[in-house]
Amino acid sequence: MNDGLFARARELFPGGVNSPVRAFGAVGGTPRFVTRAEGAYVWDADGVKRIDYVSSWGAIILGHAVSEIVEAISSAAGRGTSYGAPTPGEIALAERIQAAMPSVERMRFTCSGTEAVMSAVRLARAHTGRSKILKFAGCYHGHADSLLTAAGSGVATMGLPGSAGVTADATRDTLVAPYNDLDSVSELFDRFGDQLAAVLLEPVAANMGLVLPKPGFLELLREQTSAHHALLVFDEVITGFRVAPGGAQERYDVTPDLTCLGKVIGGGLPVGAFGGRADIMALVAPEGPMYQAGTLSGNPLAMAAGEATLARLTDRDVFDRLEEQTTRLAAGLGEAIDAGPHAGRASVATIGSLLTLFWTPRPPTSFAEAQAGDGEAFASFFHAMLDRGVSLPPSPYEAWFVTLAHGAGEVDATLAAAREALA
Ligand code: HOZ
Repeated sequence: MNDGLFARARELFPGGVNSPVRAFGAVGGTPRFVTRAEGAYVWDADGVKRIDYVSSWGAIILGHAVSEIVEAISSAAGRGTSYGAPTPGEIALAERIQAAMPSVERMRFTCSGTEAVMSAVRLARAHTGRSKILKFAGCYHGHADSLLTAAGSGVATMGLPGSAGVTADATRDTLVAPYNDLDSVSELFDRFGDQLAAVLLEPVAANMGLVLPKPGFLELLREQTSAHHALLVFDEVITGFRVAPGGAQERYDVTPDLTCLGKVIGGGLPVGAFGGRADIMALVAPEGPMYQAGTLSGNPLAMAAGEATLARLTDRDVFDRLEEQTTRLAAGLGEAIDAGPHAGRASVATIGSLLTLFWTPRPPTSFAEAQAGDGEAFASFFHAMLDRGVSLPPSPYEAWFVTLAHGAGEVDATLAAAREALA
C-alpha cells in the first residue's frame, strides 16, 4: 500500500512530497505515508504503528489528536472557516503569546514561519532604513529568497549551498557568519555595523540538528546590535514554547527587538507570527508604511487550535514534565551509545523538549561541525529505529520533538529500540 502511494505521489508531486524534508533523501527508502495519529503515535498506510518524534516538525506539543484541540477546531469550523475579518480568537491567542513572551508587545499573525520571518526582515529594513541582514550558517528561516543561503533543514539535508532561482541580488545584502563565532560577529560589525538592519538567528539552532548557543553568544549579539542601532531578531519558530514558556529569550534572558513564531502557536494548524517592540510594529500597514498581508492570516481554526494549545502550556509543571522525559531520553541515548560499538562516535544534544543524536564525537557548536557527522551511520540508525517502531526526522540536520504524550512507556520503548539499533 505504502509503496503504491509513493509511486502515485511521485507522479503528482516533485519527489513525491509537498515539502522536501519529508522525503527520505538523506536516508534512502520510501517515506511512510501517514493515515492517522494519536497521542505519541503515528500509523502508516500499511497499518504499522510507530512512536513519533517528527511531531509535525515541532508543531505538535500536546500530542496528536488531543481531544481539546480537536474540539476547539471542530467548534470553530462550525462557526465558519474563514471570514476575511478580525475575530475575537486572534485577540485570545495574541494575549496568551504576549503573557508568555513580554517582548512581543504587539504582533501580526501570518500563515507560516516563512512569512513571519520574511515580514520581520522587511520590517527591520523599514525601521532602520538599512539593507543588510546578518544570518548564521546552518540556521534555517524558511524559504524566502534572501535567507536561502547557507541554510539548514532541507537545504542542508540536500547538501545545497542555497537554492536555484535565487538571484545574486536577492542575497547581496545577506551576510553569513558561523554560528557561535564571537570573533566573526565582531569583525562583521566592525565592517558593516552601520549598514546592518538586523541580526537574525535561531537563538537555539534546531535546523542543523540541535546546536546550543555558547555562553556569551546571544549577549554579544544583543550588545552589538544595540550599539550599532540594528535590530536583534529571534526566530523562535521552533524554540517558542519548546525550550521555556517564553522561548529561548526567557531561558537565556536575552531580549530581542522582534520575534518570529510558528509551529506550537498554531496547535498543528498553519500559523506564524512576528512581533516585538510596539514602536517598531507601528510601522506595519495599515498603521505604517511597511506592507504585509494575507487572506488566511489569523484564520479562526488556527487561532482556536493555537489558543487551546497555549492554554495547556501556562503551567511551568508542564514544561518540567516535557523536559524531564526529554532529558531521560537524551541521557538514555547517551548511555546506549557509550555501551555499544559506536562509543565515541555519536553524541546527544538536548534542551527543553528538543534533542538530536549526532554522529559526531561531541555535540556540534557550528554548522561545519554538524556537517562533519557520519551521514551513513545516521541513515542506518534511522532505518533500524523505523524497523523497531520509532519514527525519527529523516535527516541528521533536524531535531526530535518530544510531546506531552510521550510518557515513560514511550521513552523506555524508544531506548530499547535504540539499544538494539546501536548494537
Ligand atoms: N523547520 C522545519 C524543518 N526543520 C520545516 C519543515 C519543512 O520544511 O517542511
